[in-house]
Amino acid sequence: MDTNLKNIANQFKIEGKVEEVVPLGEGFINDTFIIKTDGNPSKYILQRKNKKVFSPIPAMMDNIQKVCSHIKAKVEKAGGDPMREAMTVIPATDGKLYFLDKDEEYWAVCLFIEDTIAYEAAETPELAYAGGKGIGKFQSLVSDLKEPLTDILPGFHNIRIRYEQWDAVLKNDPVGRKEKVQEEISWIEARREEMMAFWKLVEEGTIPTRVSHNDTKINNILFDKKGDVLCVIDLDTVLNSTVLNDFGDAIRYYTNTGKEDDTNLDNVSMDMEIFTAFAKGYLEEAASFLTEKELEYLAFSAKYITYEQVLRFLMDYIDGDNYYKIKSEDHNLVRTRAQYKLLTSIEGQYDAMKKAIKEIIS
Ligand code: GN1
Ligand code: MG
Repeated sequence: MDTNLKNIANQFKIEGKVEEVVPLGEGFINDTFIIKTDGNPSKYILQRKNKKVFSPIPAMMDNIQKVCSHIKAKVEKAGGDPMREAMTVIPATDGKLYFLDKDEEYWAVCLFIEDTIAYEAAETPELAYAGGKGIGKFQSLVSDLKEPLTDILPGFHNIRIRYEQWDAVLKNDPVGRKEKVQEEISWIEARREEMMAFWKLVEEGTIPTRVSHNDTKINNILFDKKGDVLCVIDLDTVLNSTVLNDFGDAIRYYTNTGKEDDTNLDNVSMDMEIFTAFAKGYLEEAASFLTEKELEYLAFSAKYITYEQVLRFLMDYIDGDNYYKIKSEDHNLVRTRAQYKLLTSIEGQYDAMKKAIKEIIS
């Protein structure tokens, strides 16, 4: 075992002697490991947090801690199990919520929740329905969190700021890739006004700002063995924005009949049955606190976030792959094309999506 990883694990208040530290999952941003000890509890999640993406990390850990303690208190009050229905941050031995190593890398640990399932795809409408309920419930649990959260990801789902980044990258064209992606660039430009018009509603407060998760892909949720959502994880991106981001990002991920980086575009489309099931579960929990404007733009949020994802993958490709981890030279371009195929499928079914939502809330 990597003795460095073992040393890092030992900087945290974990129980027992560390037996092993092994890699877990395939996150695009952080590096994740599982720590196994001979103690009780015996499993922990260790992450090297990406300081290029999240800044500053200490403020991010404070955000996560605020959200976790808020949820724990509510779960406890409702008679639930706060150690299973909320994440538990394990502090470092000096009491800080992170450890800064000699290379100035930030590490954080949380408790591993046993007997849960994390899915990579929403294989059935039942799973999508449960996922929708989980996200709606998460939003409802944090809806009365009054403590301010630090914006450690300025402009994360803010298309105005994304366009500023986009325009700058296109102007610089640092690795000379712009010429070969003219068609892909036109996909972004053709929808600029439509996306800005939506974002202006958020900026002017017509669509309210609440505590939102912002990265609601299915593997950021833990299900219990009965198939219900137990706990929402990966709280790095919790911030004050529109909760429509959470719905839109979940739809982008759950309803995709192909992979996010599918090379066969025929595989990729938006599955209407999964959409309806997720929306039904979500609205059962969230319809009571959403405003009419939020409900009106729910279907649009799927277009918005999928479009933003096309932009982000393409921008990273043109920029020379500085943000997302890649597995091949053109990985970001493959992702761009696959997400664009999904976007066009969403656009093609947009009226049906709006109709389905209307029927659910009527
Ligand atoms: C990243 O880290 P991960 O894989 O949960 C990204 C999301 C993207 C997603 C694309 C902080 O999420 O915004 O939608 O990849 N997270 C960040 O799959 O940029
Ligand atoms: Mg994640």
